[in-house]
Order: sequence, then C-alpha cells, then structure tokens
Amino acid sequence: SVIVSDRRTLIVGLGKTGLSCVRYLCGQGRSVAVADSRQQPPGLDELRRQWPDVPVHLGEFDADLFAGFNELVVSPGISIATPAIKQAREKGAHIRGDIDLFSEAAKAPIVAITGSNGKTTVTTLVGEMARGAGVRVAVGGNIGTPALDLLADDVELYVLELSSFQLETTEELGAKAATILNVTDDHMDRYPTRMAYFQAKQRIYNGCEKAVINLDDALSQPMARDNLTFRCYGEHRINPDTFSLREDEGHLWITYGFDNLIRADELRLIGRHNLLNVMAALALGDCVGLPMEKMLEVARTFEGLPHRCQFVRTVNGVDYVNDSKGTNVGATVAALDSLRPKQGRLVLIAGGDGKGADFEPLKAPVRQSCRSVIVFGKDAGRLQDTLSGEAEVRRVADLAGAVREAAAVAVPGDRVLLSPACASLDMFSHYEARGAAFIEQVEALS
Ligand code: UMA
Ligand code: ADP
Repeated sequence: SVIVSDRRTLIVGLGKTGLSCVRYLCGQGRSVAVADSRQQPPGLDELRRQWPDVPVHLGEFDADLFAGFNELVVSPGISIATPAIKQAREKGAHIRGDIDLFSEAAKAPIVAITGSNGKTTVTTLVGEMARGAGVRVAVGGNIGTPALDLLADDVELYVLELSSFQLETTEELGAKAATILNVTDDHMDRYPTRMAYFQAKQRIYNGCEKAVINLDDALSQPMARDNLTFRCYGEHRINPDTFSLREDEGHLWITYGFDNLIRADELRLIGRHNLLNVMAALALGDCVGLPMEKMLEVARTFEGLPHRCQFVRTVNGVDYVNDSKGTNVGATVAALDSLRPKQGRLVLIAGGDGKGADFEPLKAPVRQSCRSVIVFGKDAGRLQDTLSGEAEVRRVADLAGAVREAAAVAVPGDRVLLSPACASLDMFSHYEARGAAFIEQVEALS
C-alpha cells in the first residue's frame, strides 16, 4: 500500500536528540530533513554514514527554509523562541520534540521526573527500584540516552528524566506517574521570565494519571487537576497516604501514613534533600505498583551519584566534598543546609556561569554555615557582591587557586565544599570535568 502523507518534517538540531529522531523517523519509513546551526554538529558523521540521502542544512537558521516544512522536531538545546522557529509556527507548522514522538510510540507505562534539582538522583533510584523488583525497565531522557532510543517491545516500564527544555515541546506525555520535584531558578539565560520556566515544567502533567506532589513546594503541584489522582510527600505531613518524616525513638524516619518505613541513617545518601528524593522515588514506584519492601531494600544500598554531595577525602582534619553538579542556587542551598559540620564551619567554593540567576537565596545559608566563601570564574564578581556581607569572601583566578585558598583558611573540623551554584562551561567542558579537577587538586594536598 502507498502511504500518502503531506508531512514535511524538519529535525532541528543534530546532537544526541536529533540523531535519535532521524533514527526513529527513518526507521518508520518517513522522509526527513535536518538543520543545525553549527558547522560541525556532533551527529554529522553518523548521519552521513547511515542516512546519506537525508538533506542537511548547516549554519545559521534560515526562516525561509524552515517555512517550507509543516512539522519541526526541535532539539532541547534550541529554544522554541528562536526567530526561524517562531516564524514557522506562525505559518502553521507543528512544533514538537522527541518526547512527543516517544510518548506516541511507547507501549509501556511511563514514569516522568522533572524539577530544578534531584532529577538524576530520583530517576536513577526509581530505575534501580524497578530493576530490583524484576521489572524490565528502560531509563533515559535528559539523564543521557535519548528517549526514542529506549523504545523496545519487551520494555515493561519507562523511567524518564525530563528537562524544562524537553518539556517545552511536549504536548501530551500521558505518563502513568509524573512529578515536579521542586522549582527554583535555573536557566534564566534561556527563559524570559520565571513563569516561563515554571510553565514548561508544568507540561509534565499533561495527560498524566497520577501526580506525585511535594507538599513543601507549591510550584511542584499541577495547575490543572482534572482526571488526576495524587500521591503526596513532605517534611512534616503525617497524613494518611502521604510520605513524610518524623522523629521517633531518637531516630529520623521516613513514614507512610502512620507507619515508619526506613530510618534516615539506614540510607547511604546524605542530607535532607535526599530524604525528599527517596520519598519521591517511593511515591513514584508505588504509583506503578512496585512492592514497598523491595523499594526500601534498594534505597538502603543506593550509593548516590558522583559529583552530588560526594565525600572525597579528609586532609588535616578537614573533609572535602565534591558537589560539582550543584549548578544552580537551589542545589547549593541544599548542600549548605545538609553538610554543615557538627563542630566546624563550611568553606564554600563557588563560581562559574550563573546563567543569569539571582544569588540572593545563598545569603542566609552562607551566613549560618560558612567560615569563608572562595569565588572564581565568570560570575565571581557578582557572587562576591552578593555574599560579602554574610561571610569573608576571597576571589581567586581558578579552581586550583580556590582549593589552595580553602585549604589555607579551613581549620580541623571544617568541611570544604565545592558547590558552585553555577554552570561550569566558562572554564570546563562539563560539570564532571570540574568535579574531576577538584578531586585531583584535593588528592594533591598534603
Ligand atoms: N546547539 C546549537 N545549534 C543547534 C543545535 C544545538 O548550537 O542547531 C547547541 C545547543 O545550544 C546546546 C548543544 O548544542 O548547547 C547541545 O544541544 P542539543 O539539543 O543538540 O543536545 P543533545 O545532544 O540532543 O542532548 C540533549 C540534552 N542537552 C540539552 O538539553 C542541552 C542532554 O542533556 C540529554 O542528555 C540528551 O538530549 C538526551 O535526552 C544534557 C543537559 O545539559 C545533559 N541538559 C540540561 C541540564 O541538565 O541542565 C537541560
Ligand atoms: P538534576 O538531575 O536535577 O540536576 P541531580 O540529582 O543530578 O539533579 O542533583 C543535582 C544537584 O542538586 C546536586 O548538587 C545535588 O546535591 C542537588 N540536589 C539533589 N536533590 C535535591 C533536592 N531535592 N533539592 C535540592 N537540591 C538537590
């Protein structure tokens, strides 16, 4: 039979996502074209090798070219406010993303996770819990493997980490369970207003069956509540059907309803924020029928991920902690609140590209916890201006200088914390490289 289609599809972006869209759509027998504003996009060689007939347009986006297509599949690295995309939309083109294509094709239930912080931790943990329960689970999205590359007939559950960028182009996800973990400022260099960032995240609830809600963060809650059921969690919420925390017999417990489930000190994860993450994971797993006992067993052994409040080493009585993934203010606030040592003070190393964020929320926790703040990188000056009334602030040229300076000011009992509140891209290729450089400098201390 002949399939007649008037869809003229342009895949915008040729990174991991763009390539996954080519693979998927060409696999469906669809003909597509690709555009990327870079001269050497990462997926180019593979595209030329595997799909030599797919037309590719490189270099500055051309509104006239885009207007020749009636469907644009836009990669997350490109804002849909880009003029050529806006104009195509005004001319009637359908703007979508890889997650939209994925949700149309996926046959197994989807667990979807977004939020300003904790996405990767919670996504990984839910994936491990499902695996521990013997479920054939596929984990991907913003965490690394593009969603479309996860599609397979034998998958029983999909667990997706979704960024606000991916959600911008997602219409109807139809998740079995979805959550916004929390909302604090991030990516303010891409969004015109906080509201726009928040609204992008809200789209995770489109068509969703069960919403997992953080009762301590009003912005995590779905604005439209039709046809939704809820699972809730929060710090001081001893209610039926709700995950919470309570002190009992000298221990801090995660509870469900009125039952104690697991003690905080049974977990390898540290910090209050990680207790919230564990509650979110338990609630999401519960929504898709994972057995509680198995989930708790996995939570007990889960080590957490590198570069997130990761202990490195003790030198001269001072602990060094690598939180290089603290790339926004909310993450650094959580680290400052969680990692204050019992006796000493924190020496915070921060700086990099603040992505236009307001650093004000760092003031109170810095005042409470920090002996000194060592700043470096693109936004060092702005950090210094904001924080110098709260603690002693020293400005250095680079991360190596920051570690040297921190070692000089810290006294036994203190903890040196790299939690930059900024992206690393002004000085490093990514946050892992920044974390690795920190570890290397700390290993070299004597
Ligand atoms: N770019 C251009 N021109 C183009 C297309 C892209 O300059 O035409 C630039 C973008 O501005 C960006 C870079 O290229 O700086 C990569 O963009 P992309 O859309 O090609 O990215 P992918 O390789 O497809 O990777 C994306 C996610 N990247 C982004 O959202 C920027 C990856 O998340 C994700 O793992 C992958 O899809 C699979 O789903 C990365 C990320 O940094 C880890 N995410 C941000 C974050 O976590 O803070 C949101
Ligand atoms: P994401 O994928 O959203 O970036 P990660 O799990 O990779 O989240 O953690 C990123 C940073 O946020 C780390 O610095 C981590 O310590 C911090 N973090 C993790 N969970 C939370 C939370 N629930 N609230 C605030 N900060 C968090």
